[in-house]
Amino acid sequence: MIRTVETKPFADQKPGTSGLRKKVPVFQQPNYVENFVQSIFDSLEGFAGKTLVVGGDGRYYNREAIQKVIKIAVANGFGHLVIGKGGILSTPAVSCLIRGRTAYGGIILSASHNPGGPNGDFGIKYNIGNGGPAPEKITDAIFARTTTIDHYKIADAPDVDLDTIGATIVEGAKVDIVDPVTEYSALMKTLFDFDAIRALFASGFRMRFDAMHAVTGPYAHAILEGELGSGAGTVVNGVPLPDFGGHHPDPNLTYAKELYDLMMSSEAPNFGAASDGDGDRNLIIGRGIFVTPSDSLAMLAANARHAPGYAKGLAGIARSMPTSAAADRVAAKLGVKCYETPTGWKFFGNLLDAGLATICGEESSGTGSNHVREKDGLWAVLLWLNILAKRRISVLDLAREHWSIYGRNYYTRHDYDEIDLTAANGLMDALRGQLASLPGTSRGVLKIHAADDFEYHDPVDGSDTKAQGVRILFEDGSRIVYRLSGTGTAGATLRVYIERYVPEDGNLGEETQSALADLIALSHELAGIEQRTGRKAPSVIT
Ligand code: G16
Repeated sequence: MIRTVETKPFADQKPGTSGLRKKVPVFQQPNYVENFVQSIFDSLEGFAGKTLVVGGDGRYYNREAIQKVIKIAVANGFGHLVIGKGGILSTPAVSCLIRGRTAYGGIILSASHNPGGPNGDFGIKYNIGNGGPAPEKITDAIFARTTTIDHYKIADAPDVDLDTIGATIVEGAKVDIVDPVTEYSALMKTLFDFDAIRALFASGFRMRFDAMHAVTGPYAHAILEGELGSGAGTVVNGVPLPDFGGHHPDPNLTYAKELYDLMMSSEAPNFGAASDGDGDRNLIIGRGIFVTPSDSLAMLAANARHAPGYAKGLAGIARSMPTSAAADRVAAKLGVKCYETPTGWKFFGNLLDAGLATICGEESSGTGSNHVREKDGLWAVLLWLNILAKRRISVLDLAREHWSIYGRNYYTRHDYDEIDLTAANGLMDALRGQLASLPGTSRGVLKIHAADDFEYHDPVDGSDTKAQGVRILFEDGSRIVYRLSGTGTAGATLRVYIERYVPEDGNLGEETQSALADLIALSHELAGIEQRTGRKAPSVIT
């Protein structure tokens, strides 16, 4: 039986950079999930009888939310639901299933790299038929609907058994519980030379993959240890847990410190990698070298031809604005265009659909390609392995070789987490107020040649997106970028991105924070970070 339930709007259901993210107790309020999911469906049309893919990263409240999504989707007329066993699907696997099964769309239950557990974070994101995050036109419509919603439809049906693979019928709709890994793994086999990677491992190459007790555990066990013979024990923290074992499932140098320390030690295997809560981010560390996400994008793009899926070359490269310009230099050498988009994977969707870009990446540990419409943590790991397998070179040597060809973009991001929202907005407003007067001025030897608030004109759909981050651009190509995160759930997070380009004949072997020390000091001064936020130092440096 389908019930129509009266409800009242919540004022705080505006999706951020990547869907709606809030603390678990917020989502646990009566009707909170129901309102948002109904608002998604109210913003879409033509889905009667069609397929919806649903899955999450296994975090606390995943199972409860999935049961609600199933009942509301069925009540609204979807004819077929595809759900990962145990409610588990990585974000790239959802994208893969949507595309592979020509589904109408998908719902991802995740707060990505944010912590989980009863007082942690939860999130809901809608993906469209191309497998990618809904564009702003749709998320704006969803938000508008959440402000007026007065009822939702829900099936009065028993909970679906999420742990048994197979199909059941709920109110006339087919609900398929599928293995979360099978179709994703099959897609990876079409892109990479699994035989070459197997041969690499057979030759004694050793690897550690930290799944951070998040969603990639089952994928990494099956693909790395199972298919590729990386050896038992390659994957650590491989069991997805509702609270990620009490850790922060963000694969960066702060939260994956154990892996980093191992990779810098004499015990280091040849290759270290990690992925985040929902499996779309990646961390790449070679023996004795951390590869920044911006460099990883550039190095992967420069060497992608070694993987069968990219042997024909790249149509173009895309990066988010705060990501370093290392990839631009590779694009120039390859003779293809490099697109600069606002932060948010959703901005790559049009470029990929139009065939303008093949590989995309972001400084926030995301890399991916046109194989799906999400960034993809394991994909990045497999492309690295494929390249290392074909070239038989260490990560450190590959990086040194890259810098000797292209020069090096020294790069760091300083995050100031959970600062006061009003102070954060005040800081950004004050920076915007300086934009007109900064160009032409000097700070020590650093000359500011331009300053703006980044705007993007989408070359495919013609849409314009404004106010995407304050950029201070220096004459020598260095940059300081300031923006507020759109994924936090408490207060505001100020992100400061700092970059300096050193040409191929310059000093390429410096420690990053020292190489950027003067720009870092200037980033404090220009924005008055300490005066405005009370913070002397960042909470996280990546
Ligand atoms: C999301 C988006 C990314 C973005 C990142 C950080 O990633 O998909 O495109 O770069 O957030 O965004 P912000 O700087 O606004 O916090 P994820 O992995 O959280 O889904």
